[in-house]
Amino acid sequence: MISKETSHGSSEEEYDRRRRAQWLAGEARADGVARRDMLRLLAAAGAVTGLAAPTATAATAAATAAASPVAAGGTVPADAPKGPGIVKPLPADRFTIRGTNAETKFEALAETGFHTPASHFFVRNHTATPRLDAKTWRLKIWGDGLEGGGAREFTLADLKRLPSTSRTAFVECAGNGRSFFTTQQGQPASGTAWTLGAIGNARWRGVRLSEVLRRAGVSRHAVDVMPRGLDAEYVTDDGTNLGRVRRPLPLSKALDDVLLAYEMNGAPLPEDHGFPVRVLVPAWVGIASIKWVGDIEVSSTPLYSPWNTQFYRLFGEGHPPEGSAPLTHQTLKSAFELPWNAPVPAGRTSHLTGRSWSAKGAITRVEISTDGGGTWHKAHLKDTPRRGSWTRWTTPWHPRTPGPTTLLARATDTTGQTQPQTTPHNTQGYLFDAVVRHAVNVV
Ligand SMILES: Nc1nc2c(c(=O)[nH]1)N[C@H]1C(S)=C(S)[C@@H](COP(=O)(O)O)O[C@H]1N2
Ligand SMILES: [Mo]
Repeated sequence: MISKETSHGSSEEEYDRRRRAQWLAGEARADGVARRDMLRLLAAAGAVTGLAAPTATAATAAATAAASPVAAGGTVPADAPKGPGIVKPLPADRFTIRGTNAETKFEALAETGFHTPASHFFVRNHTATPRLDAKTWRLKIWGDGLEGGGAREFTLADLKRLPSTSRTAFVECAGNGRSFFTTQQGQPASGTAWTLGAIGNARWRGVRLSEVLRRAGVSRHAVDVMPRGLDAEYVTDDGTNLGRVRRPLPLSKALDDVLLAYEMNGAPLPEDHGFPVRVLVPAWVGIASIKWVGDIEVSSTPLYSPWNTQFYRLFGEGHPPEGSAPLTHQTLKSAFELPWNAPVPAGRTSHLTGRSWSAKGAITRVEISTDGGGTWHKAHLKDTPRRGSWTRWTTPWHPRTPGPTTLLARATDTTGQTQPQTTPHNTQGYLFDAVVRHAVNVV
């Protein structure tokens, strides 16, 4: 393997070259927004905000909180285990602790609704949740992509005075499902061995990043923005200090649908999920949604960090040596709300439940197989499918013969994509989207 320095340096140059070429060709795109449209968006950022979804008032936020099952967190034993560096309790029936992270047990989502309460929402921390004071917290916007080059600071109160927008979106780790590269395909991948629980779907409220950038005086020369977290610097296992967690976003995406979120499910952002303010980049890899954001660089040249050069690209056979382009969208997945090897009674009808989600389109169909993939039938969808969110589903099952068997769920979305049988391997195990074979035990 080539050394980190070399791979990092050459991949940056390659990325830079490609971005410039795209840029000059007017082709730089993110989420389908071309540069000329981006400039139009930039000019109209104010108008865009004016057209935003109705501003959530304190009253509607409270009503949302009361009407949704997000408050149904249940009680947590005082001695519930805590993850290293995670503030909230992590009871063993809801979470699997993986290093500094906590994966949601999919079966525990059965007791939650469409929105994932903080009590059940997975946590992905590179280091530890920082304890920040909302009163002294500031967001600094700086860089040579601002008019006049001057930095601007915003307090939390400043952000809350701006028009607010609410939206439902999942946050999902790019490595969600990674362990199935090993267990289903015999192709190990580096990184946290998530099953399917590195996802949560919440109602986020905040101010559009476009609104804040416009007020900070973003110039027409800006191309990338890079939010950075206030958590500790990240030191890799081999002792390399990569600095604070940060990842560039193309300005076109930043001006499109990105929020600076200060509420989750109608309550202030919980500490583990980015209090007081996190970036929320709908449908993109979780790493884009920087928690505990402290500053955002606005740049007139493409920006780099280890999180868009050495991580969050596809490496390995079939990919360029410098990796694929930096990852953007999440993918298409399905999961049963059942533990692994769950006992299911024979000779009785059980109602199997689960969820499917897609970043690029709305779910159109979920098919279930209870015979290891021999035959398939459609599940009943319980939610109106939307891109970047999940759809709950249910299907009756009447197993007759006791013994181990395999359940499969396979989703299709409006882009016409269906979950495949296998996912092409990449060394860091990102974007697993194949049908997962869920072992159960008929008893
Ligand atoms: N500052 C900061 N932001 C971060 C991270 C982090 O460690 N530090 N982890 C990222 C990753 S990899 C993911 S998947 C999501 C997880 O969000 P959650 O912990 O709220 O579920 O946050 C992202 N934002
Ligand atoms: Mo992640």
